[in-house]
Amino acid sequence: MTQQLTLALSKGRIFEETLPLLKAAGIEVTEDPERSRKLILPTNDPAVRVVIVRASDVPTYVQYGAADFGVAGKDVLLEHGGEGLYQPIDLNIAKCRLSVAVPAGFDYASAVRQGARLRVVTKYVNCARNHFAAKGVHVDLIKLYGSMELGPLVGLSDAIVDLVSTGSTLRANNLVEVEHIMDISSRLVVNQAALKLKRERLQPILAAIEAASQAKETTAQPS
Ligand code: PRT
Ligand code: MG
Repeated sequence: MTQQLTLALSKGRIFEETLPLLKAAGIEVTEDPERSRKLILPTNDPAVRVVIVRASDVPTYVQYGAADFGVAGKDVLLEHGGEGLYQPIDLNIAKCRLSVAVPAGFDYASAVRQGARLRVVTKYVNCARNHFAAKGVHVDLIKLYGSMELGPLVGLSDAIVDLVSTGSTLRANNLVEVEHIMDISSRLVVNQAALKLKRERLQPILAAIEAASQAKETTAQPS
């Protein structure tokens, strides 16, 4: 009997950028999540289905085995902790960076030097806490779920810790990047039990996805 496989993806950039990698593994999603209201999407392979979940919920579905594998940003995985997930493959997609930003004109360097207690809004509380602790900077972290850029503009905080890709959101809100915390890309995560029990079915798919993401990376950055 063919083993059924469930892949967890989020709508938007992760879905869009995972599609070509899936195609390399012979899997084509036959419905568009932006048009369909279905949360479970079929593929050309009757034994493979895709579940559409919030980006930050992907690790949870995979951890509990509700999905056998999934794609999630390194940011999401670091906040989640990664329990029950098999060592992720870097897909080199949905790339961005996690940065500290402040309003233009705010003297971040001297605030830090003077040992001031900074107020920071972020969705990435664990990453932010580790970053500032390693630098010995005292911070009060305020958790937000979105629109972090607004924090300093309305006096909620001195700084933000958020993802930046083009930088246009920061510019539009008169904020400047003052520290680069880490580079972020999305990873393929696999449920540990599925990796053992469905190895025969999963392994060729994982290998094809990994090969396609490496090929893409080589073409993108010729050395
Ligand atoms: O949007 P929603 O609240 O549903 O969920 P989500 O934001 O978690 O999902 P989604 O699809 O927006 O992001 C999924 C993953 O994409 C994230 O976990 C990151 O790993 C990755 N990614 C890559 C990004 C970005 N680039 C990005 N630019 N995630 C978010 N952004 C946001 C950023 O937070 C900021 O508000 O885009 C804005 C900055 O973009 P620029 O281009 O103006 O710099
Ligand atoms: Mg988003």
